[in-house]
Amino acid sequence: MLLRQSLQVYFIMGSNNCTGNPLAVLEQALAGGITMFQFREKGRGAKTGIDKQLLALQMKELCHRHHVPFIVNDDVDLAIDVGADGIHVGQEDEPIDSVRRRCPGHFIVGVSATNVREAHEADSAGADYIGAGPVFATATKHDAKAPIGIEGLSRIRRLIGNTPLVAIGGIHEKNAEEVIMAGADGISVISAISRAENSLTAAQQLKLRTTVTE
Ligand code: 3NM
Repeated sequence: MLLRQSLQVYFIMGSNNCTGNPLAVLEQALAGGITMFQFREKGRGAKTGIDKQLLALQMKELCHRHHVPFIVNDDVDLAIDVGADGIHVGQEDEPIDSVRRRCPGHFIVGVSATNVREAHEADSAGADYIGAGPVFATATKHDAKAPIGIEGLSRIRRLIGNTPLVAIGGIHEKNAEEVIMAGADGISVISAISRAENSLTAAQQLKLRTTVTE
């Protein structure tokens, strides 16, 4: 599958983003049709060391059983150690050229951008995809910047041309469609799936809302 297509429903989760067993939530999300997954083990109560590594390995296996790329947030060493498919870095994380030097050639490298300047820099530096946001207000990331809105998202799309683009921040079933209309190839969500009563049907609904019919 092309990377652009893999971005359609990009689920992100760490163990503190759900109340139940994260592996069970991931399994439901995969059954519901998510197209990419990012392990983002951060913040209060986050696992570290061997526990983090074990969870990453289990999640990678689940993803691979469903032929879904497994991406690690920020932690380049972990991504390499567990044989992930890629790495996602934020503006404050390791710079992209250093990440590229350390990672296997096939690695997908994604970069977060919150404005056109950051998006342009990430694009020029050779990011495989750009994660733009927050598009809407989010309660999930406490240090998130001010929302860029649909307008900010379409401005980034115009600037980066054809580079794969995924939108993040406050996206759910009801606003997913306008995000795609604004030029994103897909949506990244945490709570819309991890905190849903039924993560399987939540993923299915997001897939439906982001499927473009010509
Ligand atoms: N990054 P939810 S917003 C992890 O703007 C993350 O870069 C953001 O969670 C950014 O789907 C965000 O629950 C949280 O709003 C997204």
